[in-house]
Amino acid sequence: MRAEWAKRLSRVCLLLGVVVVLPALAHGERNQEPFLRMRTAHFYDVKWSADKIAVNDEVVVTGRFRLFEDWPMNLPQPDRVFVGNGTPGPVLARTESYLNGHAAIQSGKLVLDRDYEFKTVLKGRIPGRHHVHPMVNVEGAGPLLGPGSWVEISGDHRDFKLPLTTLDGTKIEDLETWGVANVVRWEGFWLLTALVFAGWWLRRPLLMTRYRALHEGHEAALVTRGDRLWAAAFLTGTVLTVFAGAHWAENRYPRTIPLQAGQFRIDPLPKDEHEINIQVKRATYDVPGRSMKMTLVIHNPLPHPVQMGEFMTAGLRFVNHELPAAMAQVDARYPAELLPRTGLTLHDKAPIAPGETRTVDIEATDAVWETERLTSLLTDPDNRVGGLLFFFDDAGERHIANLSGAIVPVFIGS
Ligand SMILES: [Cu+2]
Repeated sequence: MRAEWAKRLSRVCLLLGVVVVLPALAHGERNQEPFLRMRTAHFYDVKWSADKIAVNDEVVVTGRFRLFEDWPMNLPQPDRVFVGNGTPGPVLARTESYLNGHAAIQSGKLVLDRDYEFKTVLKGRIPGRHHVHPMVNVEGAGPLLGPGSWVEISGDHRDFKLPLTTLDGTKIEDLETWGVANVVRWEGFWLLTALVFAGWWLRRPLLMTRYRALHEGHEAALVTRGDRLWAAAFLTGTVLTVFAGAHWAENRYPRTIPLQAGQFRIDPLPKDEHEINIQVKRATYDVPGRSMKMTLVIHNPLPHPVQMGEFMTAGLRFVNHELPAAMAQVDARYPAELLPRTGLTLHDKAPIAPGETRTVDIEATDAVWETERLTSLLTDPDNRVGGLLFFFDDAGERHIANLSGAIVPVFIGS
């Protein structure tokens, strides 16, 4: 509806010779290569504490991510990772970040095939309707986004305040403007100084005259005694100002700490003793049917029978609707466009017994493969699908398994 309206409006405006720029509905996460979304950081249990806040209010984004074991070989390893958030510009200010309960202000090394719990606290800054994602930045690999949800911020940007009390007890009323006047004053002073110094030389005949003087051997006449005195005065003045400035800053802010360049060391969450093993025997993507079909060999090493409850990849959740334990994991605020209505289709619904190895066919069918532009993985030189499978035992406990394998497109419907 909105797209139709937008199309009509832009047509009318084009007729009138006016170029309109319509606001983007999201911010390009669908343009990320599918291997970046399906085989790197798998975000799950993601929750947003609110979907409507006022300027200065907070929204807390929590959840977990697993760094996939089948990490693409063309990407650098997660040796330096930063926990952030993905929003269209600085519309929210991140005031706190945690990884496994520890402050994650710095970057650090994380381990593949392990899980981490994150929490970020974001404060409403610029009013509007914004798409908010959890995100980790991996050095060399770029930003890896989790699922995005819309958060509406109401109010006025001018009311935004970011107060802070420093370690020495200084109360900063608003971090956004703190110290800016000082920076402007000093930058202005140096700019003016540079202009005055350059002006001294520029006021005299320039290029051609000086070139001729140089060519005819009169270079001594180009720099007078007055010039030398002027330059010496400037040099002395500059050095003295730098010293005086440093002295002033030292007195004004006696306790300063440099920006911390160290790395955090945070252990991953404990790993399950027994992990369900999945071998992808065959995986196809039926292009006309928009359906991912997989034949999996599943081994259950657990002492309980398990049932498959969900296939999750790139934030898309194909949930087995017939399993109440799996449905209970779906938060009411989880973005509806990432929850395909048909869910996960299982051809063999019986629980997998302890120690059993079984071959199971599953299907994940929805137009979302196209709308999320994940089908472009079929044109990759490395056609691999990756994701997590959530199993539930008879006590309702969840067990997470990795799924990865080669995938083949099927272009002709059967
Ligand atoms: Cu987004």
